[in-house]
Amino acid sequence: MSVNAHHWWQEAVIYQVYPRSFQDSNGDGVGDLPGLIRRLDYLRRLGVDAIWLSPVYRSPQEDNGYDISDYQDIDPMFGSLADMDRLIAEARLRGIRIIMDLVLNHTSDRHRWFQEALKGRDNPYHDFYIWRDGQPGQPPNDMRACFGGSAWQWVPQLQQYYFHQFAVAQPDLNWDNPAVREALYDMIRWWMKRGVGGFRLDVIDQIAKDPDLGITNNGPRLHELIREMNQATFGNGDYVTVGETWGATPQIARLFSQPDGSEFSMVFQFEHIGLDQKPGGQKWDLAPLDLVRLKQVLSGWQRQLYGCGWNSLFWNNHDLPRIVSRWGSDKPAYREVSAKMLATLLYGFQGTPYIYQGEELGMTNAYLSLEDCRDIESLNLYRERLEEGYAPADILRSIQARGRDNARTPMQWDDSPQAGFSSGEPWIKVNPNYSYINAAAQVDDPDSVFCYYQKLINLRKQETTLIDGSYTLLAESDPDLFMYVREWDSEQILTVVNFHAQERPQFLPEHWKQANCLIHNYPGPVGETLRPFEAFMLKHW
Ligand code: TEU
Repeated sequence: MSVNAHHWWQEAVIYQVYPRSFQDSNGDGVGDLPGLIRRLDYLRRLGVDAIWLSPVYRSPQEDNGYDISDYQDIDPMFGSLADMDRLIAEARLRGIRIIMDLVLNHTSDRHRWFQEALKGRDNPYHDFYIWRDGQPGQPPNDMRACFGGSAWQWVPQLQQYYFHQFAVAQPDLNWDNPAVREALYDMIRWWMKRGVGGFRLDVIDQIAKDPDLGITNNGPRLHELIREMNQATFGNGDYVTVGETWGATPQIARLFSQPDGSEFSMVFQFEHIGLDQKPGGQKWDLAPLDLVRLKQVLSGWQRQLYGCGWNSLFWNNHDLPRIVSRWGSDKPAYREVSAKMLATLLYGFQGTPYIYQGEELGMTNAYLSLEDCRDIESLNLYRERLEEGYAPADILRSIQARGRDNARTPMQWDDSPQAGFSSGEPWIKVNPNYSYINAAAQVDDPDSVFCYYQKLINLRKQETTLIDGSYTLLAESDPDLFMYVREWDSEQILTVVNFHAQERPQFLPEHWKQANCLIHNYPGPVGETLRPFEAFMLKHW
């Protein structure tokens, strides 16, 4: 079989750690770097190749660290730069790279640059941000911030507004200013010298915005700026880079992830994530998922990047509800088998799979009360929709289904108090189902979700066809089955999943009936009918 030359990240599986909820080492109820270091052997046992670390930089924590006040220091709640260096070294000893989360679209309003900018229009840092003259109560336009309210914040002492795409405390940086870009590139090179293996770039398709025209992502200079950053920093070395690009289409993603390495390794695209919300609505406006539409979208990404780009493969992250509650079943009868089904579906595709902490255990949404919610996005939404006349119960239902806190409840390590996450009071409530959904109960159970993820990760190391193979969707209009073939040289791998809970007569082409089963989420052989959420991969030569 011919073998393509690959970048390491094309054969890798990457694990996202949300540090404040991963492992607390000092009993303050917040996860930290020493705690993560203690869990590196668990991640090595799972078989991951890199860790994407959500921000641990100095931050006032208005947006849980995505509001950075010093890019080159570690917030004391997470530890120190010495802890960071130890994490990089200890991870490297286990063959794991550390990927830093770069938030380059905005800073905290407590960042030195913004504090200087506030001192006056002639301050050298004033133009690091986006200002418009105006009158109080008359913002430059009606652009809205992602976390509610106007995207323009009035500063009386300057008689100006500044632009913020997210929270008021997250002023957007002015990427038209070469001094901003040079300062950021210096910082990136500083982290490269510290030995990190790559970067995740937060809302990076928003850096070329034109707020006067209402343009936020995919602005006219976007790819020019990304190429400049690439050449000045991570383009010099075998770093993995993944851009968070909510506005990406497959055509745009071909530019972001083109094989010449001039931009990023890949991007997080979200077209599939938006399929279960009302058309024209927000993520809070719930709608059922149409599997045929999901097949069209995911197949489109597979086909349109094949040979000219690279996909990321994910269901979860720190901003998304947990997939087993969202598109599987989090009831005891089918939680494990549906978690395995969703993983099987994802790991048969071409691209780099990402595991969000706890996904490998089949962790579920937490259905928090409003009092237990911590996320600025959910709390602002509740207040805003209450003022707009929504019923409190309807708003809470949306938050419990789609709120980001669902992904941010503490990692469930064992059935001891606080799930082994902390000896103190956690910053957010532990999901009560930790008593039976936890790592200790799974790592030695060959039938567990954890061990199923281990098998899938091993499969991707063994099966070149999963890395390089072409993609063909079967049964395109079937409302329950998602079936596709990957082909490379003389080898074919068929992935079959029953995406729903009811039994299905099986649609298996005759020549697949003698094939070798690579993985199966039910015990015993593949039968004539598909059981609820049944999933498997077959291979033949
Ligand atoms: O998220 C970008 C973003 O748009 C999401 O917040 C999205 O609006 C929403 O959460 C969908 O559920 C990135 C980070 O991942 C997020 O945690 C930050 O809050 C945000 O940028 C600002 O830095």
